[in-house]
Amino acid sequence: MAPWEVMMRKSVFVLSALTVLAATLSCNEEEASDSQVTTEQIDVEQTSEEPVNEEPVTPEEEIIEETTSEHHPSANLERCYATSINTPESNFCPENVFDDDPNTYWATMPGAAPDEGLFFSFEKPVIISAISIQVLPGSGSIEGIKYYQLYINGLESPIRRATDEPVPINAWVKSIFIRIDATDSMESQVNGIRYAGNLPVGISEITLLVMNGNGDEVPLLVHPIGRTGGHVQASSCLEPMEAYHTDFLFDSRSEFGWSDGNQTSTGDGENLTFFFDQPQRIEKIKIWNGYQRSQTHFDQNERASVISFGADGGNAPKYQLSDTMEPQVITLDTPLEDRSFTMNILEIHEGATYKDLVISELRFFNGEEWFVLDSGESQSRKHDILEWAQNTSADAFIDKQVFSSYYAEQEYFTQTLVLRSNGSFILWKHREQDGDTEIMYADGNWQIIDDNAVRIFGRLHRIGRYSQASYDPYSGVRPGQEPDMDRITIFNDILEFDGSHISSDRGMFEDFTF
Ligand SMILES: [Ca+2]
Ligand SMILES: [Ca+2]
Repeated sequence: MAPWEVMMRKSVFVLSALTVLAATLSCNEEEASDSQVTTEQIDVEQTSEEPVNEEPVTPEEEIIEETTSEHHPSANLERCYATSINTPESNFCPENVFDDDPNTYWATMPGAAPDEGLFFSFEKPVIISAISIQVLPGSGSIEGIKYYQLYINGLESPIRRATDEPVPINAWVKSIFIRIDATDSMESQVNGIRYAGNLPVGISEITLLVMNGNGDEVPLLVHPIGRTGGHVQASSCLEPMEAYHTDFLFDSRSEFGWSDGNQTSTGDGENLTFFFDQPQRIEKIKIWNGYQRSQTHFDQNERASVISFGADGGNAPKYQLSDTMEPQVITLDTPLEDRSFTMNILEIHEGATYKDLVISELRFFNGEEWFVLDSGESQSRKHDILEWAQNTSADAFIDKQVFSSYYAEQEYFTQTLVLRSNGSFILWKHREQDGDTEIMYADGNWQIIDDNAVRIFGRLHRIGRYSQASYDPYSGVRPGQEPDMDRITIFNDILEFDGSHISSDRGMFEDFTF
């Protein structure tokens, strides 16, 4: 293994853990430290004493769970997304990995592989003994996955070769992220685009092994989130619309949400109307209030405080919302059955900086399952971006990971960037110098400025560990061993590019060449 590779593997953990930590709900941060599932513990037999953040179980629920879980334990997904999905998205969606059908699979956009991944979380934590991941083998139409990395409850485990072998977990699990690290034909030491091919990668099945009531190890039945066709009409939407669209209410990513578009007035008086293709029954709604991209985003923007929810046109009852990043369940005064429903924002919690009301995620409960509204519009926005890219030099790198690194006596530096056709991006920067480690991680949205420039904006996370502080890069993030520097800020930057370079206006990263 080349020295840079060793260094990269031993020290990538903070960054990677943070990627997912940040990508999961704020409550997962708490779970991550509470559950103390660390890199080492995932490999050894270990069961934490307490479930993390488990919601109180009512006696009624307990009985139901016991009867259904005796021989076939099951769990409901709360959030499930992939950072890149091939089109048509309904054919390659991440839910395909839980349908017990090896012929259906999640697949990335062509050429997208390193740094892409699949995330899922459960409504309630589950004790999982092992996970088995069936990756699609390389073929004429699929690039094989060579290495992947698991993040359990937001904390990373070692990079693994992709095999069918079950990976032991033996812990309470709230969330799992599978990050693709390398593919079969990837040139890991080349600066530029390391996976230069134009094929997707894919996973056909994920099997989670759990103990049933008889003490036998059996596959967990995973219930996906329901999905119903329709569209949403918002009273307004913040520009650029591709960053604050109502689709983000249902995309399972808490760091992307809908924002109202009246920047000079507060969000009370705004509303959302949900139109379904078929009549729906709604008994409860679940809301991730505010802009949950970071605590700063949450504080600076408005949150809903009182809403009404009812069939369109009717006299709708009012409901109070807490000012918290935890998901909140509202049980409706009476179950509703209709084709359209309106949520009115009646009162707000003030934002420290902006008068933009944001809601990050929404779910509806029909008495049997939680479901989302699927408008399909994200796909048409992706189509527009790809069409733009095909007519510019962005075509060379859209959806592909661009990489650069150098290795000197006392210094190692690496950075990667992926600008995705779904309007999101991820940037990683990592420097080791004289025993100090500095990591920068940024993600969020991007918008087209012209044929040679895009604007990126989102959250910027900087982490530093310095050699005067005792720090073992193999040891993982432990309670009481927080980094010497850990800051999340809101940022934006302009990227300028041509057919072989990408540069940052603000010098956020060194130029990429490819
Ligand atoms: Ca499948
Ligand atoms: Ca969202």
